[in-house]
Amino acid sequence: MEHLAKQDPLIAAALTDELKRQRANIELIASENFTSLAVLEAVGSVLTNKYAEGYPSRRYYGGCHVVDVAEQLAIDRACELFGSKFANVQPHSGASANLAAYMATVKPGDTVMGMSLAHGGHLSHGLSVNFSGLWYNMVPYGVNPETEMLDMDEVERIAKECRPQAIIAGASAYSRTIDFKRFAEIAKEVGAYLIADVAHIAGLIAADAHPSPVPYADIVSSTSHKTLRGPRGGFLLTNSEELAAKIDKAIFPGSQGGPLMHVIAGKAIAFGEALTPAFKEYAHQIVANMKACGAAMADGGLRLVSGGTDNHLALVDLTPAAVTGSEAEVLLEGVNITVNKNSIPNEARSSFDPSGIRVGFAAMTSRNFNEADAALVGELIARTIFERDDRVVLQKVLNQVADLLAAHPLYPELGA
Ligand code: DSN
Repeated sequence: MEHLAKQDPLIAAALTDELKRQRANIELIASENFTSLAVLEAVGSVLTNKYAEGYPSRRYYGGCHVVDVAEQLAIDRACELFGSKFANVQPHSGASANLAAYMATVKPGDTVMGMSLAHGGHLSHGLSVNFSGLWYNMVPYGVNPETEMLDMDEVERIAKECRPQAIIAGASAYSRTIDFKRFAEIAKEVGAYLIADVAHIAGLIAADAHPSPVPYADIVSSTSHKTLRGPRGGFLLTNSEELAAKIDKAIFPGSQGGPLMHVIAGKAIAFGEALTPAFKEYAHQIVANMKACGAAMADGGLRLVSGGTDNHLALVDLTPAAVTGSEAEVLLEGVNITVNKNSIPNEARSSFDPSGIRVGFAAMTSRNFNEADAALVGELIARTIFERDDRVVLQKVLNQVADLLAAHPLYPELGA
């Protein structure tokens, strides 16, 4: 970063400080990950300079033959990875991908069912202040109050009652397997499109560590940067030629202008990485690590929402420890463990200071943490929360965190 350091020392310092922060913390935000150096290189490349509105071989600008190669590779690899006939790799984010999925299937005013944010859904699944809630008649579904898991009979009952034009299945804070096949059956029964938003679990799906919605859903919408470990961005898949054409129009010119070609090159690299046997192993290790961490948190006295986890994340109810999500987030930050506060189903508190935290293990699995490391992390989380008033304990946790991180260096190639 010599050039940047000379030209703009303030930004150079921000980049260096962020690298230091990422190295010095156990990163458990379930939507984050550490990309490969190859992805970082693509995202920081000259492809950022190129305008390429349109699609490969059908552009509105000259000089696109090189970026066409990158985009076509991203499309072909996404299709191969997920067993899909069509892919659009231009969405700038998961929310942009969802916007295009809605535009391809429903009209403003139509009824769409989405998982309530309070039960683990996403802003773009119907929050009243999001475009989804503002433009569509969003009908929420949620988890069963007893099991805290999706109740597919209830989803069916709501669908039959509200007769939606589309159902969006997927979540941001749900730790259990999603039954996409059943969602598709329900959607078919009521004549609705099924949009499967797999932003969080795309990497698990790519590696068969979670059942795929691709054979069942009309559209699959995703991000590329969570369990999939690529650059920040989104993409869309479909097996329908008609929907593929609608998706392409909904992205450009419907909701976006020029695609981010540097990020698309990064997506191509990440899809290529995810096609390797090593990625398959990695994705299964995420799930094993999360189970080990979850079991240790439960042994330490914390309550896991729904009693456990099948994927890369766990939602933790802090009520047994008499602390709030915000307090726990700050306490854990004090021992260099990064999590986010999160609402739990049937939340009694406000979303600014809810009763839970969300813990995910994709990023630390990229740092080669194994189940023993993950179990120790779970134990340290519980100890920090329950023994928060004991300075000696907190210092000991801080030391253990430092030891764990020292044993698993992040981006050593980037130097000190
Ligand atoms: N904000 C992301 C998450 O943390 O799950 C979803 O977009």
